Amino acid sequence: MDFNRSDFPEGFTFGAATSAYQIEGHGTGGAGSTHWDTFAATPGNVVRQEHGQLACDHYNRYEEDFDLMQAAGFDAYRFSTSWARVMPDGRTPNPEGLDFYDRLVDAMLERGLAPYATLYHWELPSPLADEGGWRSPDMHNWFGDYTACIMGRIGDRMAAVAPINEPWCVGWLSHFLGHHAPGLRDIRATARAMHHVLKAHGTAIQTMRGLGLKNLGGVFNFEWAEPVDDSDAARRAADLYDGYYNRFFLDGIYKGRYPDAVMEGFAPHLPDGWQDDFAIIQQPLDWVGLNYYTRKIIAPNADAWPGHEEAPGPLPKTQMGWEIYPDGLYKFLTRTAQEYTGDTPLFITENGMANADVIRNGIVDDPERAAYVGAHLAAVQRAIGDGAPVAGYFLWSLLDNYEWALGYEKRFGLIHVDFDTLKRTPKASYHALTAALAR
Ligand code: IFM
Repeated sequence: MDFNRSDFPEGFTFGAATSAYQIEGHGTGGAGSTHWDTFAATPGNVVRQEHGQLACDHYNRYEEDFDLMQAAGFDAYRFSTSWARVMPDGRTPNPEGLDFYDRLVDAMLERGLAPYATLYHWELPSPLADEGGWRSPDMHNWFGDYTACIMGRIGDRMAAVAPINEPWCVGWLSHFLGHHAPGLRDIRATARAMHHVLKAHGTAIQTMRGLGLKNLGGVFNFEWAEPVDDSDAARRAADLYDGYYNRFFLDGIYKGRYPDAVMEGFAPHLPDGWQDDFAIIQQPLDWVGLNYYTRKIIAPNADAWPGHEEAPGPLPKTQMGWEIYPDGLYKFLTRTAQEYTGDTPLFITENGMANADVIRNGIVDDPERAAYVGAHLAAVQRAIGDGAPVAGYFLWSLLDNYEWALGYEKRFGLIHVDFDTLKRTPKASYHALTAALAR
């Protein structure tokens, strides 16, 4: 990779990221059913109806995985805790699940990996989904209880914690587009889920402050929205996409309001008294995490709100079909600092690419991934040079894993996983990154 650790400021954190359901193997340790298990069991939702019951079997193989992280020279590990493992019915603690995260955190610390936890990376316990899930006005209370339970056990050893991974995916992708569990396509459900995600986020931050935890942040995903042409209609369409994708959650937390363009569609559907919830939502944050992969070209289409579609772009694409656009990362880092967060440290909490990696004679050659990471780290350096207070970069992902509705086909890992044998093989990009982190 064409960068050195020494190109970055002293203390800059390099890490890798994963999430519980995507790697652990949810069929272990007394974990309860989640809405992803039932979504995946419904024909047509997930490629080959694949699910996370075994995944990478990280539950049993985490020591081997952390040995590989340590050997690569990583400083930190971003992981998530599974609500349904900690509380199988969403409410009752599972000692086996709590013991697992206790062991997991100690195993990180033994290898010099700073634990960066996320409390929710999408596997909602089924009994809470039955009660309305993210549409329910009680969600923030359920989430606060779960936060207290898991952080009461492992919070003493956290380097950093964020409540919810990628609120846009929890809200829009899952309730408006229906691509993720619970697979709804309903604007009222979407408006409520997006608002309740922020209320749950704020409640979790309050709960953790009450427990004395420090270094609490939020993790948001961003896609640069480019109008397809110079027309006013295209600009308006891109502005709306930017509003519900990128600005909604930061506006809520930092400005105590939602973007006007989004409110045109959402206003009739938000729960009564939603304006009063900003007192909970606007908890001060110690850092903000940006997950960034690509941009989208937005074209106006129909009359019905939101009235646009994605147009194809000319840039090289990853296995996901996503254009490779490192400038977007630069733009989001500088925009976030200038318009929202000021001096608050920013982290890239996810960035990486899926590639159609194959293993030949025990070797996985993935120059595309090394180039992708190098180009995005160059964008990070430019943003730092222009004043953005960027403090760390987490690569998505440590391992090939369960890419949700796309099953196990899309390989994001630095480490190849054979899903028949579960054998781990570090890819060429792993070795290149190891060398770069040592320089
Ligand atoms: O695999 C996902 C992850 O769960 C959340 N962020 C994007 C990744 C790649 O799609």
